[in-house]
This record gives sequence, C-alpha cells and structure tokens, in this order.
Amino acid sequence: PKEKTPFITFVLGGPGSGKGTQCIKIVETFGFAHLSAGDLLRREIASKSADGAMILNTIKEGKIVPSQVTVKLIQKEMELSYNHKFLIDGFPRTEENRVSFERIIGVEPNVVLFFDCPEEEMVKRVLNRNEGRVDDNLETIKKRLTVFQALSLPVINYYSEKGKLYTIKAIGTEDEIFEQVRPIFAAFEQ
Ligand code: UP5
Ligand code: MG
Repeated sequence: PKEKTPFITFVLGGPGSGKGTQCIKIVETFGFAHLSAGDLLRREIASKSADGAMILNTIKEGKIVPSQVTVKLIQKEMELSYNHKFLIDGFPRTEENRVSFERIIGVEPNVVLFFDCPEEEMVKRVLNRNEGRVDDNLETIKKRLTVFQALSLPVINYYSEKGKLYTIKAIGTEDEIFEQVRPIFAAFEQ
C-alpha cells in the first residue's frame, strides 16, 4: 500500500517523560500512525512468540532488546500500514538501534522529538502509572534511567548535530506540553 514517501518522526525521552501520552495527541491532531516500540515488544511477550521470554527478561532488567528484533517488528508495522506518516515512539534507544534501522529500513527520520523531563518527575509518573508493567518498580526504573543516560542520550546528541532535533520541556500539564509540540508539525503541514 505504499505510494507516498514516508514521513518519519522518532519520539525520544526518558522513561515516563510522556512520549506515549503526547503521541496520542499528535495522532489525533496530525493523523500519524503510532508505533510504540515498547508496545510492540510487550505484544510479542503476550503472544508467547519465540523471542517472548528473552524480551521479558530484557525489559525486567531495563536493558535493550537486540536491534534486529525491534527493527523487524517496526518494519512489519510500517509495511502493514496504509499511512505514510509514522511516529516511532521509544526507538532508537542506542546508536546501534539507530544504525540498524537506517540499514534495514533504508531511511532517516524527518523529525526527532526529545521530551526533556527531570528524573524525579519521570520517577514519580512511572510509579503512579499502575498499569501492571513489569518494569514500573523503583529498582527497574533506576536501571532504565541509567541506560537512558548512557545509551540513549548519544542518539539524541547525534540528531541534534544533524539539525533534526526538537527539544520539548516535558513539564507542566499534558496540554501545555502539546502546545510546544503542535507548531513543529504544523510547520510541516504547510
Ligand atoms: N503523564 C504523562 N504526561 C504527564 C504530564 N504532563 N503530567 C503528569 N503526568 C503525566 O507517561 C507516563 C505516565 O505519566 C503516565 O501515567 C501518564 O499518564 C503520565 P507516558 O506517556 O506513558 O510516558 P512514556 O515516555 O511513554 O513512558 P514509558 O514508561 O512508556 O517510557 P519507556 O521509554 O521507559 O518505555 P517503553 O515502553 O518505550 O520501553 C520499555 C522497555 O522496553 C525499555 O526499558 C526496554 O527494556 C525495552 N525497549 C527496547 O529494548 N527497545 C526499544 O526499542 C523499545 C523498548
Ligand atoms: Mg510509552
């Protein structure tokens, strides 16, 4: 179903920075397809696929699932979609993820959003979430924050240098944060 060239947005930020929440608003307002890498991985666990047990253990440890596994899941969703505008939420989380996506999918993102949120606020939000996620406990959150600092910030810096990064101050109400996001996509609609 591919006619138009894809328009790809990577949505990055630490655990609980509000990526998923803002993606819902972007979908409503600008008509993107929302692909959450974490949701795709959790779906693999629930479907008891061959990689499920490995993915579950990796997520419990707050570590990063091998790139090939995640990129294949994203690729499948992109191919199945009739949309050409994609929000890829929570990916790439490492330089290796990034390179793997570029190699396998063969495209670079048009826009990279970074939801910049203080750690104490992220911890508070994740602990308040109560959706039964195996990684929403203080011990795993600390590991997720450490991995974010060590492995994901370099990806953010890479896109900053490429001039593709839009940093959002991810504090305040959901609506206040979306008012920083809206003009970024509105500019591309022109
Ligand atoms: N909330 C949202 N906005 C708020 C606001 N402005 N004020 C107050 N509260 C706000 O929000 C988190 C919570 O905060 C919610 O309860 C929300 O209502 C509230 P959410 O929008 O869910 O934040 P988000 O950034 O999406 O947080 P999430 O926990 O999903 O981020 P992670 O990046 O940690 O999780 P993800 O699902 O992307 O990944 C989970 C794990 O999967 C990773 O740790 C890793 O082990 C694995 N993974 C990979 O290995 N590879 C990948 O490519 C992706 C994931
Ligand atoms: Mg999320």
